[in-house]
This record gives sequence, C-alpha cells and structure tokens, in this order.
Amino acid sequence: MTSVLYTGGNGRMGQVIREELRGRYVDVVLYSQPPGTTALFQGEREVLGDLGDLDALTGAAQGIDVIVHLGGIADEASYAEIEKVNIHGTYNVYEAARRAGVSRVVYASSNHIVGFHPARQRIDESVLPRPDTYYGVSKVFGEALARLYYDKWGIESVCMRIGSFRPEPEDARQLALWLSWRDGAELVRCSIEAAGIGYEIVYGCSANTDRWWDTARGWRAIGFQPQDNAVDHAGSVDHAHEPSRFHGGAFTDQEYQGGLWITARTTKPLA
Ligand code: 15L
Repeated sequence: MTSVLYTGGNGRMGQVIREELRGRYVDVVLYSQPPGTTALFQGEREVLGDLGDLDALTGAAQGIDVIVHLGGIADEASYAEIEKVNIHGTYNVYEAARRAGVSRVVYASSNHIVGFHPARQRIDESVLPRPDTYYGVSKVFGEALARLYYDKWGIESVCMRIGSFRPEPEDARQLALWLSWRDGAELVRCSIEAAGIGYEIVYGCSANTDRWWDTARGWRAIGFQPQDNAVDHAGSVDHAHEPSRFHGGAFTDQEYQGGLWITARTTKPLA
C-alpha cells in the first residue's frame, strides 16, 4: 500500500519507470514543472511545481511514503544552473521529505560521481568520489545530504549510481555501464520496496559481464537481480571510438587538462 511521489516523472528516465511500474502503488504523485505531463497512467495525479519551491514540494509530499527523486539536470551545465537545480533542488526534496514525514527517498545519483576513476578499474561503493563535472559534484552533494538526513532524522535513502540508461548499449563504454530499461525499472522498484534499508549506495547497471563496478553488496542489500547483459548486444555497439580512459567517458573530456597537469607535476624539479 505504498504511496510514491516522483520528481522528474516526465523526464527521459521517469517516463520509462512510470510505465513499467504503473498500477503498482496505491497513490502516485508526479511533481512536475508546468505545463506538466500529457499522459497520466491510471492512479497517477499531478502537482505542478518547481524543485526550487520548498513549500509546494512539502505540500505535494503530504501522505507520501517514498519520494523517487529523478528530477534535475541530467548532464553537465554551468555551475550556476547545477547549483540552483541539482544542489538547492535536492536540498528542497530532502527537507520536504523531513517536513512531510516521508520515510524514504530513492535518489537518482550517477556514475559521474566516480567519473575520474580509470576505466576498467573495478570499484565498489566505498571508493572516494572522483567527480568528472559540476553535475557529478552535485551528485556527491546529494549522496552526502542523503547520509545526513538518515543519520540525523532517520529518513532512509537508496542512492542509485546510475550508469547508461538506454534501450540498448550504444558504444564500448556502455558494455560496462549499460542499464536496460526493464532493469532500471526493477532497480527503482527494489529501491522503493526493500525492507529496512537505512542508507545504501547501489550501482545501477545491468548484469553486464564486463562491468567496472563491484555491485554485489549493494544489489544484495535491496534484492536487485538484473536480467539483461550488454554483452548480448556487443555486435551492434559502436566500436569506432577509442575506449574511454575513465569511467565517466565523454564527461571527463570536456576541457580536460589532466595530461598537462600530470606532465607539469612530474617534469618540474622539486624546489
Ligand atoms: C548520466 O548520469 C547522464 O544523466 C546520462 O545522460 C548519461 O550520459 C549517463 O550518465 C552516462 O554516463 O552514460
């Protein structure tokens, strides 16, 4: 008998998740920016508002058990935009959850938190963040905020470090990071429904043979068992580009000067 509020429910991930999970929850609220969603599924209702409006968010969250926070900017943007939408907006979501008595937030975090870890190096959720963008930094903030709201106020969180959510993998990097649509919906379902999870960080990819993440602990914690494997699509992905040097792929390339920095450091004599 769970009630769920989605932010970003009409975004590119939200639409797929809502469709896959339609009819599952007793009350589903879409908290959306005007003009709102064109097609609501049965049992859904919509509240129009902005992530910047704490009072409206708090009102929409009354009587809700779980907020699925998918809203915000999903790619790199200027620091000012990221701060307004992803940092301040995520604060508003958690604060609205606290004020309205919501018990859990399912947070769409991202692989770009660990974007500067070297490609193919298998990491788990205990590694230090190495964000590749302001966008990645905002996700570090979100995961830290989630931790604070659990430790201080007992609001549970699943932070889903989502890889590449696509109908099919598109390039060599996505053979590691791909999260199929049905596995993505199952990841959200498990994150909503798993009992007594407290605070969890869970990598969000399919059961890809070549994944770069040690997913065992997080998947076990929420009972997530993905069905798809990117290797089954290996023949149709674009192998034309150089494989990524880092987990974050193209996100790490924007204005990248790490090569210069490392050269300067290693060639400069110590004073
Ligand atoms: C993300 O976090 C982005 O929201 C999405 O646009 C993809 O680029 C994805 O990561 C990815 O790394 O493939």
